[in-house]
Formats: sequence, C-alpha cells, structure tokens
Amino acid sequence: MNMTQAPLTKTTCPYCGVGCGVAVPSGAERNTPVAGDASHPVNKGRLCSKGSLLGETTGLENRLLHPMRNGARIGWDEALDEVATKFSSIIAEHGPDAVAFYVSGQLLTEDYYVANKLMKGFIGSGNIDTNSRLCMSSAVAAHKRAFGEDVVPGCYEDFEEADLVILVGSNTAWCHPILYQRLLAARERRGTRIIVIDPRRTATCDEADLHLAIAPGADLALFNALFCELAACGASDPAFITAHTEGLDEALDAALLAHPSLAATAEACGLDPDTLETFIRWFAETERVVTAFSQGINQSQSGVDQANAIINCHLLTGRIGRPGMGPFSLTGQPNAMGGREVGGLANQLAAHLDFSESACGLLARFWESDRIASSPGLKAVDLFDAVADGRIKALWIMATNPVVSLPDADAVRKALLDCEFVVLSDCIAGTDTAACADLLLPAVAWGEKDGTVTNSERRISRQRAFMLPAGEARPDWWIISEVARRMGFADAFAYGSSADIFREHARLSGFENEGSRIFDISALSEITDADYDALSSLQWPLREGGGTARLFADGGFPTPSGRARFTAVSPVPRAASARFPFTLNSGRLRDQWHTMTRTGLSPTLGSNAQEPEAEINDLDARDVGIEDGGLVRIVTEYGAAIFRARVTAAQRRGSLFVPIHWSSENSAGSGAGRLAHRARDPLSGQPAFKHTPARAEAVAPLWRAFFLTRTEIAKPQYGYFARRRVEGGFLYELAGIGPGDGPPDVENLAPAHGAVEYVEMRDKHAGALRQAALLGGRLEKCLILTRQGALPPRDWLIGLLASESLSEEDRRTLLSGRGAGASGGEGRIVCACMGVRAGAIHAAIASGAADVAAIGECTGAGTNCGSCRPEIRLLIAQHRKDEAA
Ligand SMILES: Nc1nc2c(c(=O)[nH]1)N[C@H]1C(S)=C(S)[C@@H](COP(=O)(O)OP(=O)(O)OC[C@H]3O[C@@H](n4cnc5c(=O)[nH]c(N)nc54)[C@H](O)[C@@H]3O)O[C@H]1N2
Ligand SMILES: Nc1nc2c(c(=O)[nH]1)N[C@H]1C(S)=C(S)[C@@H](COP(=O)(O)OP(=O)(O)OC[C@H]3O[C@@H](n4cnc5c(=O)[nH]c(N)nc54)[C@H](O)[C@@H]3O)O[C@H]1N2
Ligand code: SF4
Ligand SMILES: [Mo]
Repeated sequence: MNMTQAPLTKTTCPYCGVGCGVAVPSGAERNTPVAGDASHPVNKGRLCSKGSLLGETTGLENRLLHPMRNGARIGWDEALDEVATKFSSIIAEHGPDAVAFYVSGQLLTEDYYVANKLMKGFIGSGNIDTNSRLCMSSAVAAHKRAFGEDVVPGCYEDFEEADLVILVGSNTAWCHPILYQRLLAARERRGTRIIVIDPRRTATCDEADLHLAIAPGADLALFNALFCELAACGASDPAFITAHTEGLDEALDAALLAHPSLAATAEACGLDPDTLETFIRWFAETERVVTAFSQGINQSQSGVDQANAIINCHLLTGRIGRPGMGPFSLTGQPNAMGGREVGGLANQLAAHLDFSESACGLLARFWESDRIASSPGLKAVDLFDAVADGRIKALWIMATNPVVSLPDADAVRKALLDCEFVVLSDCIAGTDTAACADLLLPAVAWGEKDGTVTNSERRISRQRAFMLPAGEARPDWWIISEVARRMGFADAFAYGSSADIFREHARLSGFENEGSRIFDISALSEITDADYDALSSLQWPLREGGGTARLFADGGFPTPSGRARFTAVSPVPRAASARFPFTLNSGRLRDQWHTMTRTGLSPTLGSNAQEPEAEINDLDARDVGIEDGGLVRIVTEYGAAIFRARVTAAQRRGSLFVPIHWSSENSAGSGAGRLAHRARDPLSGQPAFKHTPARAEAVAPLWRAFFLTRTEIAKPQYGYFARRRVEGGFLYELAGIGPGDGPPDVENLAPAHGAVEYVEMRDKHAGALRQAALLGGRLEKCLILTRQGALPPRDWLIGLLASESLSEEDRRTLLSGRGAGASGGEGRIVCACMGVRAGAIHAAIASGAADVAAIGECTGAGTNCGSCRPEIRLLIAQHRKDEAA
C-alpha cells in the first residue's frame, strides 16, 4: 500500500499495553488499511497481526449508532436526562453508595478522568471500579507496597539492554508481540538469555533458553527460593540495600521458612532441581536482568505477594532503574496505566492519591467540591455482588463486557437483569452485556475518538481521530459530562474538548505535590490546543528537559522514609479437590482481543483460531477418554461449557487451558468467565483466573455439522456452536449434544426468501446430509452434517462464496462431502499480517524452503510482526515428521 502521498494521522493502537504508533491517511474511509508509525519510538513502524488488521474493524458492521432504550431508538437528550434523573433520584433516596460505575482500561485518560471525578468528586461515592481490577490491580498493590506509589521503574529499552530477560506468567509473543520482537532483535545482537516461567509451553517458549513449566500457583515459592539463594551466594548489593531499602531481615526470614532446601522447593514447583539451579545461577551471575510479569502472576490468589517476591529479588541485587534491569509489570490494555493515573480503581483517588484525609482535602480544594468520597468503594467482584443483592440500584458500565469477563459470569448476568437500572456505553451493539442493559449509549470508537493513553513504560501517546463518528456516537467524556451537567454539576464539567480535560488532569498531578508523588505531568498544565494536537509521546514523570525513562536507580522512593520496602511473603498451601482434580487456566490467543467485539469483525483474524479450544495434556486426555478434535465439557463449581479438545504435550499434566474470547454471542456459552471461580487476592481483590478447580469430561455428539451462510442467522440453539466471520459470510460449527438437539437442515437454520434452488445429498447409511441453497446459481448457504464420518475442510467452501455461480464440478464436490483438500493457497491463515495460509506454507516447504527465513522469502509469511514464526516452525517440524513416517 502506498501511503506516502496522503497526509497521515498518527495515532495509537487500541489493543495492548505495548502502545504502538499507527499511521492512517487523514480522512480515510472506513476499512482503510493502516500501517505502523515509523516515527513512534515504541514500534518504529511495526505492528502485530491485530494492529495490522485494524482496517478490517473500522466499518459500521455491528456498531451501536444511536441511544437505545430496551431495544428502541431514542434521542440523546432523552437518554441523558434519563440517566441523570435515575441516578439522582436513587442517590436522593438511598445515598450515593446505591449507585456505581464499572469502567475500563480501554477508555482514554480524559474519559476516565471525568468518570472518576463525577463519582468520587461529586456523587461522593467510591463506587467506581474498573476491569483493571481483573488485570493489573495486584501489580498496583505490589508497587505501592514496595515503592510507596504505583510506579513501573523501567522502560522497553531495558528489554534490549538486558543480558537475561525472565518472562513470568506472560505469553509475550502473543500478548505483547512488538515488545517481544524488540527483545528478539536485541538478542540477535547481544545474545540475551530468555527464561519463560509458565505451566504451559507457549509460543513464547519457542525462543527461550530455559522454560520452567512451573506447577500452577507455585511462583511465590520459586521467587522466595531465588531470594534466599541470591542472599546466600553473595549476589546482594549491600550499598543499595543500606542506602535505599528497609525490611530485608523480616523478608528474608519469611522466605527462608518457606524454602527448606532446593530439592524441597523444586518439588513444590514441579520442577527438576537442575532446572531450578540453572534459573538461580543465571539470575545470580547476570547483572542486567529484567523480570517481566503479567497475568500468570497477577491473576492469582497470591498475586500481590508474588509480584512483591519478584521485586524483592531486584531490590536485593540493586538491579532496578538502571539500563537493562528491573522488575517490569506488563500492562494489558491500551490505557491500563492511564486509568491508574486518574484513580479508576475503587481504592484509589485521582493523581495517585490515596484515601487519606489530606488527599481528600486536596481534591476538595482542587475540584471545589464538598462531596469528595471519603472511603474506598467496592472492588469489581464485590461491586457486582452489591448489584446482585440490591445494595447498588443503578450501574453505569463503560467500555467493558463484564457478563463475559468477570468470574462467575452467569451470576453477573443475573445481577444485571435483576438490577433496577443498567446503562452501558459501548461502541458495539449486541454484546452479552448489552443484552442485560436498560439503556445503551453509543460511544465513538477507535479512529473517531481523540485523547491520550499511557502504555506499560509510562509513555503517554495520543489517540487521534481520522474519521467522523459513526451515527450519533459521542465521546465518552462528553456523555459523562452531559450527565454530570444534568445532575447539577455543570460548572465542574464544562469541558469543550479532550484537551480541556487533559490540562486539568495535568494541573491536578502537580497540585500541592511538592515532590510527594512521582506521577507529575504538570509541565503540560497550560498546553495549547494546537500543542496537544501535535503532542509527541513522552514518559512521565515530566521533569525539566522532558520525560523520564527510568526511576529509582539512586533510590528516591516515594515512601515516608524515602526507602523501598522488602516485603515478607510466604506461600499459602491450597487444598486439592477430588471433585475437581484439574486446574483450569485461561488466557489469550494471538489474533483475538478479549470478547471479540472488534477483532471478531475481521475474517482474516478469525481464520487462525476458529473455535473455542480447550487444551489438555495427552496423558490426561487418554485417562479421561478425550480425543484430539473431539468435544470436551469442562465443569467447575460455577458452570459447565463445551469446547473443541486440543490434545497436546504443551499442556502440563493436571492443567486445562481455555481461551477467554468466546461469549454467548458467538458460541453456546463457551466462555471462560462462566467457569472461573470467585477466589481472589485478599489485598488487591484481583480474581485468580488462572487457577479454577475443574474437571473434564468427554462429550460424544449425536451429530456434527457446519453451516456456511452469506448472512448472519439467529443464534443456533444447539448444545455446541461457534460462529466466526469469514470472507463473504459467516461460518457456524454445530454439534448436537442432548436429546433436544435434533439435526438441523438448511431450511430450519435459515428460512429462504426468494427463488432459492436446493441441492442435497443424503447418505442414510453414514448418517450424512449435505445441502446447499443457491440463488441465481450463486451459493447462498450450505450445511454439511455427519453422524459418524469426518467433515470436509472449510476453506474451499468458504472460497465458493466468492464465485458468482457454481460450476457443475463445484456442485459435485460440495455434495460429495470431500471438499477440495488443503493444498495450494488453502488452509487456515497462519500469518495474519500477510494473509498467508497453511497450504501456501506447506507448498513452500515441499518445494525446498527449509527454515522460517526461507519460507518468509517464498511466501512473505512471518516477515511482518513475526508472531507466527513459532507456528511456521511447527509446520516445518510436522512436515519432516510426516516425511520420516
Ligand atoms: N492477542 C492478545 N493480546 C493481548 C490481549 C488479548 O486479548 N489478545 N489482552 C491484553 C491484556 S488486557 C492483557 S492483561 C495481557 C495479558 O497478557 P498475558 O498475561 O501474557 O496473557 P495470558 O494469556 O492471560 O496469560 C499469560 C500466561 O500465564 C500463564 N499462567 C497461568 N498460570 C500460571 C502460573 O501459576 N504461573 C505462571 N508463571 N504462569 C501462569 C498462562 O499459561 C499464560 O500463558 O494481554 C494483552 N494483550
Ligand atoms: N477467565 C478469564 N477472564 C478474564 C481474564 C482472563 O485471563 N481469564 N482476563 C481479564 C482481563 S486482564 C481483562 S483486561 C478483561 C477484559 O475484559 P473486557 O473489558 O470485558 O473485554 P473487552 O472485550 O475488551 O470489552 C471492552 C468493551 O468496550 C467496548 N469499547 C471499546 N472501545 C470503547 C470506547 O472507547 N468506549 C466505549 N464506551 N466502549 C468501548 C468494546 O466494544 C467492548 O464491548 O477480561 C478479564 N477476564
Ligand atoms: S503489539 Fe500489536 S496489539 Fe499491541 S499495541 Fe502493538 S500493534 Fe497493537
Ligand atoms: Mo487485561
């Protein structure tokens, strides 16, 4: 694509916390392809598959275009009045704690600031919490405990300047792909060692020098052991410890108690002692170490302690805030960090202030309000419990899909359905949460919205609009301010633009600060509209001469003593359950984002992972009688759901893994949240999504089928279904599970309109049915069903949607149930960025391409973001194995 001619709008990717710069032709039409911003310091022009395919998600399909009440369109004035009146009357009758907001790390900082100001500053309740509770709250609590403030000490460059990078509970290759590619590029130059600590062998392990396939939840024991051994072998930094830390003795005593010997810890961690010893030795002997952690650490019942155990090791060795060293919390969402700056968590106030009397006083002076909340509000899971039992009577949800993403999600759905008044601001219509809301407010989406986000390395970047809003969509800050005005707070919410809000947010960060809080961007308090429009990315705190890449190399911790605190932590034993012998893990796939409301719009992204698959170890699968590609029911105390089984040695014995992306919108409830337990970290309140006790059962379907159609159909009512967008239509995978699941036919799935011609083939003996509906010779829909046999490959049939009329040969092949094989350019998409399918890669291997680079040269696969390279390598290995057999 040649974009050199058009003026470019530079903006920031709306997906992960890496925060890559994106460039789009200004005034671009919807669905215009995007490119990486070569001038952005984070990605220097590169994008991963999700970023590269943003253009496929900016259309109007599925957008929420107007305010809606119970399914009917209403005007903005009516909608805003209703929110204001309902909230005001409930507050008047039951007090401010009877209402709540549940917001998101996908809001812009300006939106987030205004939401928090309205709830904590003017309604006067702490009841605003955010989906960051599910994501970053354990890291936040650990930072505050160790450093005194929620501050990430390092920056991305540290990944390039380190000699050892430890990735703990992070599938970086898929979840922070561009940062991972920066690490791999640096490793080419300096030979960086990489250690991955994850119970699963993930794509990230592909490049690792050492993989610790740790027992689920054993990270605290592991890092305590490391701490003890580092202290014992003389790796500590006495000068740093003496000058800048406190609490070492207590922390060491606690760690020693939990670490009787290397052999005992190795056993507790499910590791062999040699691996453990290597891990410790590499850490001890390498000065430049980065330990990056993500949800395998945070989403645990000991999430905060685990993060502190990691930080302890870096404080002990003084490896913090210097080039190539430090503990590094990888943030998930594009604005997880910005939300923390404005106090989006229920237990924090804006500008990194806590709920102290003096902080509340400071805010009262700054906002000129006498209604500042004086105590923390309810954390996400508790907040939804309060909705369930009627303490909270009105709830406003913004930019998150809690009916899918909270633990015990069926209970969340019920709580919302029973709640007196539920408002949802979203840019997409038809989410699981939208189905439970009384009022839907259309928000502008990426490409239409304008403001700032902060990434994992404290870098504030601009998201800029390059398209007009869809329908009547409005910015979230505008919607909230209009409601605030109607609730009687007009003066405090008289914003005319996101720049107005940003200036106030910047001013507050410096207000009565005097160096007490590190988060300070007050240098931008007077930024002009033009400068805000042109703002280049920068890392807070802003000091004279610009941003700050690293902190704490010379101490200066924002604690009362100015010292960092070691934390005494010890593992809590967890009881095993006979009813639920497996540990259910959950997480992300390479090409999808959360509940797929946006990435699900892209047929290319949908091609890589086509169905909700549960991964199970091969030996466990044999014991339970589960076959690869068969169906498996996973049952927990909270719910049951069916998945396609993927049997793999990459999964630890006793562990199951399910993706978080499927919802009741696109599957028969194959959602991870419906299964997840309510257990959470006692300090942070973050749910332990990685460790739900579960069991797995084989499911023998009565029949299996798939249905291909040009137009979406009403949700199929079978025990199993999964829907995805394909080029030119939709594909439904179906299976009959219970006695009520009679086999479908084309007509009852999608009744015909117009002069449709049916062709069909029934094979009574094999229990097969193949039907197609043609309109003017063109394939409209087809159903392929079997009771015993195999189903043909889908890609050839999907390709038929593109042809104007089916040839006799096509019809014969379709009805034969064979389909054309996955040869040539067919097969699923492996490289989403370059659109290369498995078939093309097989063909390249067959014609002599022997490694990833050669395949890249032949096909282009793996030459953009690189996150498909592990998969290409697998295809090569598979090919060799097949050849040898
Ligand atoms: N493709 C993609 N990228 C994303 C997202 C997305 O939806 N899709 N979402 C973004 C968001 S919001 C977030 S929070 C991040 C999350 O980024 P990550 O945390 O990297 O992603 P997850 O897949 O949730 O989990 C990471 C790993 O933790 C492992 N794990 C489970 N239990 C344990 C344990 O006990 N110990 C250890 N050490 N590891 C364990 C899991 O096996 C998994 O591989 O990704 C961001 N990036
Ligand atoms: N089992 C299990 N559950 C998990 C996790 C896990 O690992 N396992 N991970 C947890 C984590 S880390 C996270 S971050 C959550 C994510 O979970 P959610 O936040 O529920 O997931 P999303 O699909 O990102 O939902 C965002 C919604 O906001 C909408 N949206 C996007 N941009 C805007 C905007 O600008 N304005 C408005 N108003 N709406 C917008 C989208 O259309 C979408 O409906 O899931 C959590 N749940
Ligand atoms: S790594 Fe990918 S998803 Fe994350 S910000 Fe960059 S392009 Fe977007
Ligand atoms: Mo997240």
